[in-house]
Amino acid sequence: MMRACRLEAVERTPVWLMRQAGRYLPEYREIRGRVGFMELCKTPHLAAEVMLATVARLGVDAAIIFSDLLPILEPMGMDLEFAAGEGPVIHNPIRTAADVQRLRELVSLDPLSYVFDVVRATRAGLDPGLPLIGFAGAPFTLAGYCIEGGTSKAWLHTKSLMYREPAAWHDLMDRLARAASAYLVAQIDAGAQIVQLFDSWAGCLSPDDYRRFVLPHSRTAMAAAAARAPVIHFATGNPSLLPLLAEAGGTVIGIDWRIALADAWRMVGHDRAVQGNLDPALLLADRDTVRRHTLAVLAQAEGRPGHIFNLGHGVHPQTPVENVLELIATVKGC
Ligand code: 1CP
Repeated sequence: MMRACRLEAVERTPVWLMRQAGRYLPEYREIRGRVGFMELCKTPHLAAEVMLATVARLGVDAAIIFSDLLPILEPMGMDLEFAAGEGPVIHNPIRTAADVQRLRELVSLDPLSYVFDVVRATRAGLDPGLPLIGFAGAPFTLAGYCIEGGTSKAWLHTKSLMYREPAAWHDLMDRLARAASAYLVAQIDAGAQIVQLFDSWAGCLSPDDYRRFVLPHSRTAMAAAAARAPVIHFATGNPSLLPLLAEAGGTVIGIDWRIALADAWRMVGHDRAVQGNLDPALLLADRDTVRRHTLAVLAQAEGRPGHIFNLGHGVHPQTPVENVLELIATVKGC
């Protein structure tokens, strides 16, 4: 995995999956029956155990810490809750320029010390040969949750603030970018070998708006970490943003399934590693279909160094575990 990040030759393509530890796993659902999601994130030995058990069961080539994009917002003053069945809810969303002012600067990372304890506990239990991935939400995706108060399809409150109040928008994005930057560096300090910046919802933007309203802030979020460790820069939904994602930064660029991997890699440039890009919905098909499409993604990479196999987005909760195992066995068999 580390060599693939650096575009060096590898014996076989490394593989891990976004959301590899989650609701599709019966063991995870069993733990969640007893412990709330935030409580799990805040209990380092349990959070580490969830990921270590997953890595052992799947045989993947990397672990990602068990946490979420949104806990960073709590010490910044956002009233966050993971409501059962609803996903994240923020009870005091930011809607105006004045609201932006009440988002507190993340002056100290102490309130997030449980996350760094999760990094340490996971690293301590992980095979020394496997990298541990730390992560943060990208400024746009974090801003989207802060402004909408939860998930959204069209992100209209978010775009409305961006277009109507550009100065407040850039102020908000700058606060989030600096917080994400410090958070990623602290995860590296605690023992993460790689970090990933998730811009899960940036694909709702046009390239011009991405360049103007987002790119400089994503660059700020990644720059300090990139001096220390490989950074995976991931977004979904809009392949025409790929050259801009690469321009913003990232040792590795995450690719979703809406574009063929070969075309995406050409757009990003072959001097950059890529991660992706099987449609996670394919894991709802039969095993033979999973195998064929996994091989098709590998064929798109043409054996070039610098490909990390992953899904184009996270594993869906409805996914049969045996299909995940089939995918991993197929990549490892090549
Ligand atoms: O009910 C539950 O148990 C909670 C489900 C769950 C889980 C397992 C959430 C709520 N977060 C997570 C863990 C998580 N989230 C990880 C840990 C590693 C793993 O599962 O293997 C990671 C890396 C994330 C990152 C994350 N959280 C992203 C980026 C990846 C992506 O899918 O785009 C996003 C967008 C979130 C927000 C979030 N947290 C949880 C949910 C259901 C969501 C998505 C809400 C939405 O659709 O906007």
